[in-house]
Amino acid sequence: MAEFDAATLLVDRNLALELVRVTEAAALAASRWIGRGDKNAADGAAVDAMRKAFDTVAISGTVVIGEGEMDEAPMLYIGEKIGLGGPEVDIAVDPLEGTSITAKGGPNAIATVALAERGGFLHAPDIYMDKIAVGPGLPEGVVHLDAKPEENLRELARAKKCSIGDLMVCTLDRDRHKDMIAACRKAGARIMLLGDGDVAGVIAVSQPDTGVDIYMGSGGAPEGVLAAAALRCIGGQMQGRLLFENDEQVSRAREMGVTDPKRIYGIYEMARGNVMFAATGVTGGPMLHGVRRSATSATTHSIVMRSKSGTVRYVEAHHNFALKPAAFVS
Ligand code: VTB
Ligand code: MG
Ligand code: MG
Repeated sequence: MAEFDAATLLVDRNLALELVRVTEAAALAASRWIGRGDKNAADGAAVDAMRKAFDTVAISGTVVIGEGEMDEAPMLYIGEKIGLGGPEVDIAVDPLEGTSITAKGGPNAIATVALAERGGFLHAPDIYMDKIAVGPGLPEGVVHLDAKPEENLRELARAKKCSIGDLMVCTLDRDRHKDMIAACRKAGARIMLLGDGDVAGVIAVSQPDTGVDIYMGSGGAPEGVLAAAALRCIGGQMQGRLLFENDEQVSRAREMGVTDPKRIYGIYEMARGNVMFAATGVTGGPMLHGVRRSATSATTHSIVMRSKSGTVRYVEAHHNFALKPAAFVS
């Protein structure tokens, strides 16, 4: 059992719920753009609303995973200081994870935020990361990024006391995963292919309802850190390795503190110490409902969790447009 410190507990608990307001604001703004074929407008609306929502949160936050560098992103750029003032924390954001799916009205787009104590997050550059993740309650090291897909599936099936045919692999539907997908199918596993949205894909391994047993494949490195923060709270194992396509990316990563470009990061190296994670569904998926709107109101569905307590909370919020600041509902 953890030590009881009422003051810290209160701050942490309140903060976790504040984070939901931030992802709700981003999701509500993005929901205006569902299916309208303009992913940049959807993304811009989410970023704008999330940035404004942070102004009301009692933290002294520094964005470490964000929308890019100061000169290329006007808001939520890496290094930006956000919040009203309060505990010193690092922030990772993806205001709209799944911009293309939102533009097409497809499933699984979320607005997401994670928070760590200062220095808690891997400073991941905006490149690809190779990822593997499984849910809680399995022997440590049951799967490994360097093992072949069929070996990982064999070990996972053994640990879960099932056959490979019972396992569901989740990955992004990309040409670069062709060989891995073929290997999984050859081994007899089933595969769920995602159009976008590997943060939700990784989190799915820790949620029995989704039917996903293992996530494999490459996606955004910032999304990898966000997913690691979520799994720190909800349980599960994850490994990630940055994938560099050229020397410029390597030197960029070095500037951000990455000393060994080949390193395999464990979940605690991507998200250390106390972390919190929140996400609100923009379009519906197996984990979260999407935003449902009427002329005068909207309903949002969010998940919020803290690594310290391990509590996972689902929050259904009913928003009355007449009583909300216009900035969050337009
Ligand atoms: C994934 C996915 C994101 O980027 O991280 C992906 O989760 C990786 O890049 O939603 P590619 O699309 O180039 O494969 C996104 O699609 C966009 O951030
Ligand atoms: Mg984004
Ligand atoms: Mg993204």
